[in-house]
Amino acid sequence: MTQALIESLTATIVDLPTIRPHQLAMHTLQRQTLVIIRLRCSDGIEGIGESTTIGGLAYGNESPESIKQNIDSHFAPMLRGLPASNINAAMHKLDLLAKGNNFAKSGIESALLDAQGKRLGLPVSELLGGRVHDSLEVAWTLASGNTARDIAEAEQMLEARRHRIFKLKIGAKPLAHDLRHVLAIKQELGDRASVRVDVNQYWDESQAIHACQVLGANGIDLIEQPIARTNRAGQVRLNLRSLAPIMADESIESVEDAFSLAADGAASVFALKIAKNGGPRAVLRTAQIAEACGIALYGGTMLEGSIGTLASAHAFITLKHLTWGTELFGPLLLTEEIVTEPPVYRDFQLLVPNTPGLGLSLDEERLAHFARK
Ligand code: MUC
Ligand code: MG
Repeated sequence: MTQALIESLTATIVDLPTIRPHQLAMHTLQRQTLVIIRLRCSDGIEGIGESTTIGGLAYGNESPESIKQNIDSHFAPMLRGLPASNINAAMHKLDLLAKGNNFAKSGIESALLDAQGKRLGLPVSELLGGRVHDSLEVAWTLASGNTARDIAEAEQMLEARRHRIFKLKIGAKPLAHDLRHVLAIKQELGDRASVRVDVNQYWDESQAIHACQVLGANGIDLIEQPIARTNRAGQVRLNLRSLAPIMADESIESVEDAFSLAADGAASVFALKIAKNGGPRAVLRTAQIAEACGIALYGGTMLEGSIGTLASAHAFITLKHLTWGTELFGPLLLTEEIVTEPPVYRDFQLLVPNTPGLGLSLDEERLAHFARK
């Protein structure tokens, strides 16, 4: 059998509207921008992947435009002609020739896995060693910017049995306002839901010391990235003092970051994101570091569409313990789809397809319609 070679790699920027404005501390999304990766191979198989971030350059150090440019100018020529089935060799080459760029690498690694799964007739989760669950619990983010609206949204989600874990985005408003907002929601939902917060690095340590006590004492289950990723000593102190567990999100921009956070004792939970680690295989290396150190796991999102969401899900479903569940709700935040059969959510869970590859096909017409011209 002749071995399949990589023929081309392309990136398409797609802008999709959101169901409502989604307010994070650093950016309000009115639409989400996905970068769709297509990897074509000489055996006729195409792998698809996604490299998506939040708010242009507001969240990380790659933007949709820089991801596309770097794929077109650098990553595509590096990969052309390589054996499509050797994912180790392809990713080692990219790591050797390109520093950082984990968002771009994540979409590429996802596309390589999708292609290989289609080639072998196996779901990506099986290529990653095999799934140990069939579905994943999925949290929802309440981020309308209004307390009453957030409560109404949470009630709808509980009623529809879609989500029973809620993450509140805070940090940009005055601290007292944010604490009132969170406690009002927790009081309303009580034990019917797990309520968590994500501060996206917006507090300083002095604010965080107080806020983490108040939140922990009032039933908030988890506090995500309260202070800047650069204040490592502060994160260690906070991890010791907070009444609720601290989760690292922005602090992890690579597998190496995960190792040094674990070594310093800077968080008791890690948010796993394929985009920030460099792909579904790379994120499992971070998970293994956490597991070895007794750090709990959470399946995070960069608000990807269906492709990035399932690429994440195929990795997360191979993990024995996801103590804090996942937040793989990205497709549900969008009003439009670019795949033929979107992921299925039922009974608070995302069902992970058992079909070859990621289990998705592009809807060419819709992709062309929403692709940035
Ligand atoms: C983040 O910081 O975790 C995840 C859910 C959400 O609403 O925003 C993202 C980013
Ligand atoms: Mg976060």
